[in-house]
Amino acid sequence: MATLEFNFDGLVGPTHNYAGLSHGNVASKKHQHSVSSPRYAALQGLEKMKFVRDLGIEQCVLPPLHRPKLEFLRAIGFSGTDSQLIDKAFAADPVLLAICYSASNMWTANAATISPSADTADGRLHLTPANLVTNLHRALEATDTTRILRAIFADVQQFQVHDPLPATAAMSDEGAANHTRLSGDISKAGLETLVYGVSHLDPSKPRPEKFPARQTLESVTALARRHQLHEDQFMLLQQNPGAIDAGVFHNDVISVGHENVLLCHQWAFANQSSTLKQIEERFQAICGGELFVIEFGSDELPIEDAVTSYLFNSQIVTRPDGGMSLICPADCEQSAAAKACTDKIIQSRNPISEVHFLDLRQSMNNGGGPACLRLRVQLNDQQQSSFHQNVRLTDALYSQLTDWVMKYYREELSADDLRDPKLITETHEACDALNKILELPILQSA
Ligand code: SUG
Repeated sequence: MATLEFNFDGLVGPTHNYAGLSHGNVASKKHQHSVSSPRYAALQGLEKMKFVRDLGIEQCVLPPLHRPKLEFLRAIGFSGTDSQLIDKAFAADPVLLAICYSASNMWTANAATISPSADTADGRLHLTPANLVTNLHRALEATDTTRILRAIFADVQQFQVHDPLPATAAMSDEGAANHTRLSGDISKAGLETLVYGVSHLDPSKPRPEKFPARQTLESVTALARRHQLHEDQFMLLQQNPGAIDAGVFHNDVISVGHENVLLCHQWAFANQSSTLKQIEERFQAICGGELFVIEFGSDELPIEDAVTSYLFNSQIVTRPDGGMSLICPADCEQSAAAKACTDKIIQSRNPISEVHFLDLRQSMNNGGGPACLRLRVQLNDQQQSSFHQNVRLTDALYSQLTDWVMKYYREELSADDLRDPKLITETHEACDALNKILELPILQSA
């Protein structure tokens, strides 16, 4: 059996809501206080997983985290029963309540950075859960995500799940959303690009002015070091600071790479033309063969349209027949400019031979497209059977999870509904039922 790419998608949690928590994420701010539908969000996510699996690609699920995170409210000085905590937090600041209810771990591209065995000096697959320190609601994910990844990738002969980087601004890390692995044969050494927005320790370097850079040069340097990457086989690249100020809060909103294909907007990287040249040269030296780079200019796709259509947050997957499929958000079909770009991708010389448009409206309203919802894990033949197998999406698991969503998820959730103490019990019950399905005991609510 060859090395295969497994997509681990986040199962949208029962408290999915629109709280406008992410500064610099245009969609999150725009939909603040809209009424969400946790049920449709979870069903749309499951449909995408099934779609990918039906293309013949390995698909797994990562569970939602236990919410509300009442430990957080206790840690910042609130006390009392669960329902008193909720009342007190809301009275102090409704944003605090929204933070402890956030279902943001659904975007598993931010769960961790992963280097597969073929790239690491000790031959193990290295995972570093992201500390997500830039946003409070996201920073609350890191400890629990680490526990879940350790439970799933428990075989220490095969996997090393590191601690997240120190939770401090200098080490700000957003995971695979800023990491791309390019390769020829995926079982052989590849080229890993790690993208940062700012240097914390060197204030003289260019930086965004309006919105925060969520990943630092210091964090990507640390990731490459702890994953034991060979110095020729990774590149640290700066994201164009102007793009961050235009709402590109992660690099996967402006570029996407997969094996020997790289799609990007002209604003993706600082010093773009020399950067692309270096990537191509490095790829040639490590992987051999041609890297298919398709760059889109602002005249083809204005940066604002890149942000609203999320073209670069599409997933590229390799089908068992060796061809590639591009999975775009439905928004790309509705934007004339983005649709023209997908036509160009199909017509240009590269391995992508088909495009699919999927409705992910519920997640998109919070700034999460197809690629945000998945974490790519490339596993060799031994590793494919040595992780927790119950998270693999089979037809049976798909239908169990669909029934579970229909039973436990509300059709609608508003900001005010977060004050309803019944929501605590409902989410705990959902969590316990999911634990029985996935047999991951760490999910228990008690
Ligand atoms: O971190 N949105 C997420 C979206 C993450 C998208 N991920 C990738 N690009 N890989 C974020 O900004 C919004 C939550 C709210 O507003 O309620 C939010 O967290």
